[in-house]
Amino acid sequence: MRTLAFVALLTAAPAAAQAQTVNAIYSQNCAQCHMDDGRGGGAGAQSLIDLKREWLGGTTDRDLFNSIRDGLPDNGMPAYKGALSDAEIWGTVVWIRELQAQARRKAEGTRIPKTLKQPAATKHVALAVEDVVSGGLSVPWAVDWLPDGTMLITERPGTLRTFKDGKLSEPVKNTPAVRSRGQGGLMDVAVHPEFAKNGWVYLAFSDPLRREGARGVLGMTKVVRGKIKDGAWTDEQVIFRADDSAYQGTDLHFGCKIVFEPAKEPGKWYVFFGIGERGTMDRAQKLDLPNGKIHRVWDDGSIPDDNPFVKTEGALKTVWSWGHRNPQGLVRDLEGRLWDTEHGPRGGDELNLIEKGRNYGWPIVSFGINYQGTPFKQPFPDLIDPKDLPEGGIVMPAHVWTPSIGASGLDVVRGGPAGEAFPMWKGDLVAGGLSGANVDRVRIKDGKPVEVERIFSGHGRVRDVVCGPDGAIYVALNDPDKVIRIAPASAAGGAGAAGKP
Ligand code: HEC
Ligand SMILES: [Ca+2]
Repeated sequence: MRTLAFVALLTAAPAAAQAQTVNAIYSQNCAQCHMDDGRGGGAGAQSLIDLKREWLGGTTDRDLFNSIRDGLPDNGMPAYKGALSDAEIWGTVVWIRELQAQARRKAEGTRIPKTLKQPAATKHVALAVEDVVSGGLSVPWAVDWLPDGTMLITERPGTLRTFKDGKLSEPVKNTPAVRSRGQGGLMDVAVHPEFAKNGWVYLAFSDPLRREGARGVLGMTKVVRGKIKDGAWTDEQVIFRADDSAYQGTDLHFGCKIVFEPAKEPGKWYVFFGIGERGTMDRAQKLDLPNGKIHRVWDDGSIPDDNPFVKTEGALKTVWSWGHRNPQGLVRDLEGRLWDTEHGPRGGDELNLIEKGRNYGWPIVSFGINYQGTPFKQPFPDLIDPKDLPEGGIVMPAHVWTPSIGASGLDVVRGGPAGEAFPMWKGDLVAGGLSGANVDRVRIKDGKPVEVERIFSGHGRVRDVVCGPDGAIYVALNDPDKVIRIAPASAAGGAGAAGKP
């Protein structure tokens, strides 16, 4: 130790001490009492991984943070305020959440079921899962349906296919060229709610651009609409294209899901879509840039004059909300509220209720830590000096996933015209996760989540979750690449009557 300190004095002092990982912070400050895996046992310290035990200070994120910062002096838990920064204290909470998840996985076993055949029990219903499209797909990204029941499937490398009567089509010809790199490529497909009348299909993708003086091909999220005639994409119109200067070389955080909302005037529709901050986090806070925003336009791409920043000098007029990291899920629920799911860094994936003109905080507050494990920020706006907060404050997420699920597709259980497949879940949100390989069901009451349940996991990275016209839940999986269908297990499916609607 001493030699190291001595050597450190002789070498050029770094601008700031090398940040420690939260793992190291925990090992050095906490493990002597709570043990490396959090099981407790030293100096009267209890388990940090057994959420069912009686906790002195409570088990919410804020409770844990407060217990560590302020200590529990009557119970032998030291206060770390001053000894650790707020971001470091929050980092130990993220680490405790990771230890809890590890313990849960150990208890549940990590065996991934090889077959989808056996139905899974959930709180309200038993499920049956079946393959729908199980070959010929390459990184399916999104799924939607035409009124005649034809399924449209995008593949991230840049192809759009149809699936009908058990047959997967060749790629639709002449779809836009995409920049297929990293997280970008062809993303969402969304069928206009009045397709039967107008034939419009919307696509979101990372648009390639060569700009003089810039190296390589740059990319930015673009939204277009067009029609599919005789297996080809035609009549394309631009719905959103960023200024050339907003195209960037990074391969990160493009969003992008497309959502329609009916205007008061019949036949008029708004279109919402999210764009990630493209890996340049400060841009999420700049209103003159498209990064890290949810945008709102009319369905022909023109700008509604009641958008929140149409009169703000320099602001992009399409901005609806800001301060987002990578909004990948976007949906309007049955009561007309808009929700997004977005990736946090390591930890801190968010479900947000999206409101006009509000700031969702990235990167000022975050429930995550840096990918390499060092602390990033603490997530609570009330602990920030008000003068460092943006005007109008920050909207906190309605739900946070720590560890991250890698939030992807998001939809609402609608029930279908053909007999409401999931009456017991009607109105609940279903959220997918890439790294979590999961679908979580989130029940909302009075605008707040009251029940979060994992209804599916362990079969591959979940790219999209969409409730189909038949009311069943369809999931686009990656690795293996397929589209599956989740529905209540019928007696014939062998699930028993327990969960039958
Ligand atoms: C000297 C031993 C000791 C050290 C060091 C220590 N703790 Fe504790 N901790 C305790 C004791 C004793 C309690 C009270 C009993 C209990 O609930 O575990 C406690 C309680 C807690 C609680 C609240 C549990 C509850 O019941 O609500 C949290 C959270 C916690 N510790 C986290 C940490 C973290 C994180 C660190 C390191 C930054 C740390 N502790 C360091 C002994 C310690
Ligand atoms: Ca946020």
